[in-house]
Amino acid sequence: MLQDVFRKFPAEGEATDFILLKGGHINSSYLVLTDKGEKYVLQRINREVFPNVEAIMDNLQQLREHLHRQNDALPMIDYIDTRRGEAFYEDGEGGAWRLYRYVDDSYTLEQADSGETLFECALAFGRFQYALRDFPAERLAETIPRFHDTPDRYRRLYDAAGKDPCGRLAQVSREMSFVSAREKRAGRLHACRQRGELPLRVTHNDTKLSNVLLDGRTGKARCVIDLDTVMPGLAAYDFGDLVRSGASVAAEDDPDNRIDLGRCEAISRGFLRACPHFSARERELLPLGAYTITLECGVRFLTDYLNGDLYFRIHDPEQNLRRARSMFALVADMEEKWEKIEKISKELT
Ligand code: GN1
Ligand code: MG
Repeated sequence: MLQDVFRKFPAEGEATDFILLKGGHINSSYLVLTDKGEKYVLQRINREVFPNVEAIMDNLQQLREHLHRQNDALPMIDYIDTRRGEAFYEDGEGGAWRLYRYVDDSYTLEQADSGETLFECALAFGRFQYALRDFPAERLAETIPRFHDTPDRYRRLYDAAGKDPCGRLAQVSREMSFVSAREKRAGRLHACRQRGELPLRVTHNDTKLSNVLLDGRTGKARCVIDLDTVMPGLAAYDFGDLVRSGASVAAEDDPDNRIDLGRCEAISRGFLRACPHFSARERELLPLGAYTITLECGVRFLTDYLNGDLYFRIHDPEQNLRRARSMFALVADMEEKWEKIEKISKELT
């Protein structure tokens, strides 16, 4: 099957190995080795999560053309069209496939190892936004509608709790109270967006640390990957998910998590360095982005736990619950450190 799919793309050589790559909760990716010594990444897009693959690839095509016109270096990974000139291959059994050239001597991090790499990752996502600052964001399709609509994420949680299909609600009453006590603040960023206080930008929307390819020799960022959720959004979303994933001291599913202010500072420095075009209001609301996206992510994990783990890939039955607890621990810690977190971006501005 993988052989058949791979042959639909104009790659160099015949595939000799397909190695399943770990990481990522949604799509499945394989490292492909060929007899010509070339390496590729073949990816099967999860159609349950992304029913509209055409929209994703159309977005990417528009951005690629825009950046080529500007003669800018691509700040993002580029995909390889199929032999028939299409952006992805449909296997007729519900699978949609994409191919990338493997970036040699590169690596990704699940968790930060130093302030310098965090700075680099923030710079990479910042550059991505900056390179696309002139692109009219409204021309991009919403690949997942209401993706960062936090009030809607709350509604979906309450809906899952109301149905409680797996009988897990009783087990999460503490988490449910934690979440509802913060509902008002959770909706604040979205309300600012609705009121038009913040410009709609081309954002990545899934800016976790592991979505930056770092150079094996220099440790510098090469490009950003995982472009399925690139769509109109707020700068604060991208900053927010970077802080959630990069400034935390423990793994995403470790309930004993907290925020490291030094890491938060390194992220803020990199992001603001790359994005001198942000408005004053945008800068001011970056910390709220960190708070909101972390809480929202916890709400999503908790919803999936209640629904029986239908969305995020899990490796053991309690993982979504631990992920949710980890996010809520980060949120609680941000509340403790709030003044300091706000001070970091203020001083950098
Ligand atoms: C998912 O698949 P992956 O690992 O890139 C999710 C993100 C979450 C993230 C949490 C399309 O990302 O929104 O923040 O898990 N992607 C989608 O780790 O829902
Ligand atoms: Mg992703």
